[in-house]
Amino acid sequence: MSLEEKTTGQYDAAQIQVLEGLEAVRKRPGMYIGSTGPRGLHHLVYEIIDNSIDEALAGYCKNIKVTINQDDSITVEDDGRGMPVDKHPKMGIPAVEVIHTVLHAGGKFGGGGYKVSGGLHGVGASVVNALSTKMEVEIRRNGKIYHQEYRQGRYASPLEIIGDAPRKTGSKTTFWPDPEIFETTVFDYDTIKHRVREMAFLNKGIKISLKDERVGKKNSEVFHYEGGIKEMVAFQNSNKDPIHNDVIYFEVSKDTHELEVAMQYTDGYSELILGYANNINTVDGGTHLVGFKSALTRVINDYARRAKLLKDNDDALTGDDVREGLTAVVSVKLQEPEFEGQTKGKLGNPEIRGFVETTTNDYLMAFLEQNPSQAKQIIEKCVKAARAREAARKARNIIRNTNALTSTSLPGKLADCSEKNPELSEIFLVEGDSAGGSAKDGRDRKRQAILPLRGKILNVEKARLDKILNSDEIKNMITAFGCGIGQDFDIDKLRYHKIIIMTDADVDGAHIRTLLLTFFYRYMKPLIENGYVYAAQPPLFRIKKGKDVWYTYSDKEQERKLAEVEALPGKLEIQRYKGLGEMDASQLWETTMDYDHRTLVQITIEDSAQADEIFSTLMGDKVPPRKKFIEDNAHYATIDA
Ligand code: 28G
Repeated sequence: MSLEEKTTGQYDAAQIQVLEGLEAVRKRPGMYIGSTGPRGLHHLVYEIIDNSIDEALAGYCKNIKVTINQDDSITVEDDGRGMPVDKHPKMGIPAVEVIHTVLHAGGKFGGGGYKVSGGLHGVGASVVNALSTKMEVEIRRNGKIYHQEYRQGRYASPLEIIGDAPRKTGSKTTFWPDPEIFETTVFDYDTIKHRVREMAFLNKGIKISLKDERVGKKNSEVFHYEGGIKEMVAFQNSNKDPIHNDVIYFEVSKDTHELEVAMQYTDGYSELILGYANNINTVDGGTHLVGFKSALTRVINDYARRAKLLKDNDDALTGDDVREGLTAVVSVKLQEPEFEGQTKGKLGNPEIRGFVETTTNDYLMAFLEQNPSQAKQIIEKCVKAARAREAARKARNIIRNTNALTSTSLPGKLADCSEKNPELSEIFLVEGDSAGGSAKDGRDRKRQAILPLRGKILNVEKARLDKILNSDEIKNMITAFGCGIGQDFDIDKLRYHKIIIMTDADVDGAHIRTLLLTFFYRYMKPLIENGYVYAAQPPLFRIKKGKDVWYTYSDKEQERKLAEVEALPGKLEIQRYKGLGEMDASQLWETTMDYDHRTLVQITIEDSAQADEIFSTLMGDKVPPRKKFIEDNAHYATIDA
């Protein structure tokens, strides 16, 4: 039975606009979902889940089910009220059809089409629909089950009643991303899992289950946190050692603003403060974090003075001192968020700053006063951080002064390139003096600099800045790069726009690479954010048959190559490289350094929560989580090789 009437002129006019809108989405998908790569593809799933979350925040839905189906389509199902099916008064078509076929230009998508706010029902479904070969919705409402289908965002079948649904209500959507639009239409379980878990943390009480039905990948997990972001902080700290028992938590609503904060200090040295506005990770901070940080600095100083943990003639603790080792989540929900900046990752609403600052002041002070022994742990940690900061300042001055005073300030071990333009220059960080020697001989002297590193560099996850600045290998890197460290870091002074980590293709090599990445991530983050850091890919094998030579970079490639050359007459010699040191200068150049033949893997980091988790797991003190992480990710290691 069709519930539709398609005879009015009104409908035709509206429909023309609709088609133009959807054409725009298909023509410039990047404007709506960021990219047509894997990120954009996964964005489709988040858009649909967002609609279920909105129904949950409205108070009508408790359970959300996400399924990656065998054919890489996605099904999202919720137990909300079910999308409305009544006829839209102006367009004369069912509301659910409007939701899926009309581009909501004034809604979640602002002027440029970017998503600017969560919390608007159904918006985004039309974009996902436009970018899918097929979409199917099933609605339980009014005691009936309704069904409709679309193709590439267009109406394909009328809304029909296909059965009865006594008692139950809800919405279910399945979509098939269009391979004409996307570079790949294969979903990654872990990527979706990461976002789903984050959503479950940020919206306490909602149960989200995730299932992967694809052959060989079957997987199923449920995410449900009654404690919300309090549990998120505990989760982020599970590989670390907290210095006080409780995760400090408070939640306040005022007018249309909502604030939720969870925080706990660990004995580590890095800070992890995750900001969210309407469930969107504000990667560039904003007024909520400004308010939180200034309240934190103030409360800790006030309490420390009053408790005489900071003496009258001691300097005040700085923001960095009071954030050392802190893991915190600051989540705000507001009616009309303003997202600023190039990537819309910064919350702009000015009124939020004062709200967060006053609230944090009150609640944090109350916590410290009511929990004096935990307060003491926290303050003592901050005071220690202040002392270390002073020691680091002295060490940094020494490095800076030696640079300024001597013209030959570059490290003796560095074989610099003659090119002075950073955009054309690269530096290889090479494991070991012997490979370093070959690299120096084999390189392009004009554009390639070589800095050999002796053995394992210091694990910066376990040391404070003053100690880090005492390490020769690290001092050499700082002076060679030319852009300082930590707060002094200035990316404009960087002397090379490619920093290439060249380590052996074995476990030790991978360890050294991780140590270097940890150092860059914690103290020179813009290097990674700007895409200046790369890993070189040295070969694993050398095949010689008669006079011909081939290099292969993985076990799979080796197998393939061997089969390929089998028929050729001549003596077969196979060499397995145990390290870079076994290659002479010309081999190293040909296989790993030559611009035309090498493969470089660019190091990127998608989000700070995940990066922090990875680095604290790999570099922290706790062995069981590290072992589990390496086991869980062992398949990546083989893919990499
Ligand atoms: C299955 C995939 C993802 C959804 C709802 C429920 C309602 C709704 C969705 O309404 C239009 C605009 C404001 C009312 C709202 C149902 C009110 C009453 C809803 C979803 C109409 C959208 N009854 N559940 N949209 N509103 N789930 N899950 O998309 O005025 S979207």
